[in-house]
Amino acid sequence: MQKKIAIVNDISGFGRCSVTVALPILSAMGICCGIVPTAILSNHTEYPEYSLLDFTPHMEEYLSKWKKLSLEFDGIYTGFLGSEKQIQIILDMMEQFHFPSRIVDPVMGDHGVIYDSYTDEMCEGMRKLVAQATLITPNVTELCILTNHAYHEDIAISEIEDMCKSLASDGPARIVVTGIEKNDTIGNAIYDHGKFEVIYTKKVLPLRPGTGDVFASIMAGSSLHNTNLKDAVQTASDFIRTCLETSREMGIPINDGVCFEEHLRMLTNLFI
Ligand code: PXL
Repeated sequence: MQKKIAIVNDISGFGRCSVTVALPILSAMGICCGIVPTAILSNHTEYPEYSLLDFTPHMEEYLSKWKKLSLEFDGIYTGFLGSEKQIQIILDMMEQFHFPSRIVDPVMGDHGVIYDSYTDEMCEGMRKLVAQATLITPNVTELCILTNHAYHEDIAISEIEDMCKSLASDGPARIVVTGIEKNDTIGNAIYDHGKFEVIYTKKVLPLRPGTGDVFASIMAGSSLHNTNLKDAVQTASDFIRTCLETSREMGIPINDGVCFEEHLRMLTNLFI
């Protein structure tokens, strides 16, 4: 049986992030995708200009039709969210649709800085959403925000493990912490039902927007395919490293993100 996923994310018209990343990657992984847009942007917000249409006022009506059509999904995957109300809508959606897999990428900040759009109420809402998840993919900044831990450079691995334990005691049994920088490598910490380990990959500069979306999308697909978490993390980091190398060789502008299209077949062949 083909698996089905509901992707809740914004549509950034250009710049390879959110839905323009999640949809091709999950399709390549053989998963049937439904989309719940949170906002429509001309392009992502790292470019000097963008337009943004907030979809919050239309989401409940949109989802009521899915409910009337009795649509059913094996999983839900949420990304960039724009308002507290949106978080509440997703919590309600989780109650109504009973998704067996619930992947939450808590997009809230990076490099120790919380995004401007994130209010205290949204942080509180995100803590509730994360508690309902079966797998979350925070970066180190987001892990600190979620656990009320002060962010600092050179966070020790033992601190990351403690934060994972504390977060898991309230909800998600599986946590992958991304972007742990150590010299010329990047680590991903894997917390899986109490077991903790970190795997490192070669860092490929420049870092680019959308990388987190590629990572979380592969995690979401792997979760629906019941792949072992460590294998999934290895696949995602190999894929991203390869795409970053190609993006650099092709001279892709940094804001245009990761040229994953060149390597999608690495994901297509995984489950056949
Ligand atoms: O990749 C995360 C992301 C998602 N959505 C929007 C963004 C970004 C990152 O800049 O701007 C609109």
